[in-house]
Amino acid sequence: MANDRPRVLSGIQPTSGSFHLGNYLGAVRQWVALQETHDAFYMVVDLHALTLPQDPKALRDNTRLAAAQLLASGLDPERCTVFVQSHVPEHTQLSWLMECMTGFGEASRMTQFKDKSAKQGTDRTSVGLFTYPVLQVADILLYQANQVPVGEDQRQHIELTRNIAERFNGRYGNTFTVPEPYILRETAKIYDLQDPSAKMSKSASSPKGVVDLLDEPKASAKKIKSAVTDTGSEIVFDPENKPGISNLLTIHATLTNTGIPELEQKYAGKGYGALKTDLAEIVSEWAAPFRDRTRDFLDDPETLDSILAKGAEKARAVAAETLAQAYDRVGLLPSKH
Ligand code: ATP
Ligand code: LTN
Repeated sequence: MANDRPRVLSGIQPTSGSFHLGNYLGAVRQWVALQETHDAFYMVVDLHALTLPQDPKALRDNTRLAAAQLLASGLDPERCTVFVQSHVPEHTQLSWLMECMTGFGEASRMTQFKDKSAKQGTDRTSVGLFTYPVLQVADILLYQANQVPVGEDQRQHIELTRNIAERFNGRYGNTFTVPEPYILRETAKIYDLQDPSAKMSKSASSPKGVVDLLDEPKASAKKIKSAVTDTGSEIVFDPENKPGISNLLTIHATLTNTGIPELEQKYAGKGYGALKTDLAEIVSEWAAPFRDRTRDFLDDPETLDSILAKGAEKARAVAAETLAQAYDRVGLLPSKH
């Protein structure tokens, strides 16, 4: 049955302990919904995390923690495939073919690479950070994904994936599904609470504007109450002139499944404080059971590891078939051993 469904694939990096609201609202929330309608593959992209220096123990712990948070968010291993990228060796194998299909200039134009390498300086930037988007291309094409649910910051990488898939198909015959980005307009970019011109990010320079889902309720309430707001006092959705308030409205609307106009009405004549107080409570109430569920999964590493092992097995079956076909298409001699 699952095979009749269109396929989706996405990934999240185990680069810091907790997911933040941007990860959840921009991506993971859609992953949970799509498992009902799609043949869904979701992975913790530990190989991508290695593009920046990682402490080995922290990486291992954060990989389990990311998987636990995905399950706590509502991914159900009976309905979708949850796995760890490095458990499926086909990702790095296909990545080499993809590297050989990617122009040096084309890779040099990736804005995330430019931003991250500019921050670190070229001597501290690894070749892995440069080829990071190409590994992502392999991740997506291996599963013949029709759609890729991500936040706006990933759009350029999906565009690269489409270009390379078309190039490969043009040169070697139809091999890969050309994927579409799946980016919801409303939550495509959640902003930093202290700097509503920047995206909420795991690698933000200060944690003050980033609401981590595993934060203590008091800590996240404090972050929300001290969010930077705009001049004036009216609560209206106007991202251009009122980016701070509009961001809070987006978060409120999505977590409570309420329309923005309805919220504008509710807060008409009330001050920013009322919105912040309510939102602090909404986030804390949402996060409490999420934290408990995450803890339960972490307290039972055997079950968690067995879910990931089954996920890897299902993922490998698909990945191995695509890789074999791609190896054959480019003319690699089949191994007889
Ligand atoms: P970094 O900013 O350090 O690169 P990140 O916070 O973007 O990390 P990722 O693991 O790279 O975390 O992202 C996981 C998913 O969350 C991606 O699909 C990404 O587009 C989405 N995402 C991340 N931040 C936001 C945000 N502020 N708003 C909407 N979606 C987001
Ligand atoms: N680059 C993405 C993570 C990622 C991904 C993928 C997303 C790696 N492989 C495949 C979608 C599909 C990020 O930084 N969020």
